[in-house]
Amino acid sequence: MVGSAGLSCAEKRGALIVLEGLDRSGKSSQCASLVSFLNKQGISAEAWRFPDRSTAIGSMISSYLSSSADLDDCTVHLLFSANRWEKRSVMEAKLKEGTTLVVDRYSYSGVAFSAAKGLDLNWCKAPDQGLLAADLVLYLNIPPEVAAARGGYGGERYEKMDFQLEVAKYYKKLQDSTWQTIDATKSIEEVQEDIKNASLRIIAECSEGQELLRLWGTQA
Ligand code: Z5A
Ligand code: MG
Repeated sequence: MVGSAGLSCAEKRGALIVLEGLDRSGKSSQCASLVSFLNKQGISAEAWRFPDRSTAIGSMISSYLSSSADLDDCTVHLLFSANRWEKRSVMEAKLKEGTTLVVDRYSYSGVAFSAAKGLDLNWCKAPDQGLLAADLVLYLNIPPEVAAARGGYGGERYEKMDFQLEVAKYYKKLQDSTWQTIDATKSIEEVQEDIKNASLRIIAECSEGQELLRLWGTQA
């Protein structure tokens, strides 16, 4: 199952596009408009998000984030990872049938947020090894104070300036050739334009047979 370097795919596979960034950087708005744009172009695309709060594991995560439940840092990290593993096979099937997935947060959030709490970076990466790797990570880059001014942070656990700065440091450590940094301080329309262009490029590459790979650049 996860024992080979790449995956043999149907010819026109979809792309796995992940939007990452600090709180209020615009991920959810941009995911929705990208999917709507792609669908209007006749490209099969779906919006996904992590955590997926609709599952039993997701509901435990949701209680933790809203601080109605307390969990040990390692335990919650593993729950976030399990929440991605429980969706892995459906994601793979959709990509292989030609649907592009536009995902609001993924493993990169998982590692950056837990490492920012002080957990070891490699320990944080380990449980996600073997999950599908994103073809393109769009990092919505924004200073936390600019993001906070967008209506301010809400009541969830991580919505604090100092912590967000620490998360940004770990995001930087995860960047590789699949990442593209988007200036998220620009207007919604300008950001949309940058995201559309990058997405159309990777969708074309994936439909031409670019191999589907696994995290973390390993040939697990
Ligand atoms: N987490 C984790 O620890 N481990 C994991 O494995 C995963 C996640 C997957 C989930 O939060 C929390 O879980 C998250 C990481 C952690 N904690 N934090 N922080 P979430 O994903 O449910 O929530 P969020 O994404 O962090 O926050 P958000 O409020 O949903 O932010 P957003 O999606 O990036 O932004 P938005 O909703 O699209 O936009 C926010 C506002 O800004 C809104 O009013 C927009 O109209 C406005 N906006 C957007 N773009 C612009 C521009 N360009 N200009 C001006 N205004 C704008
Ligand atoms: Mg959001």
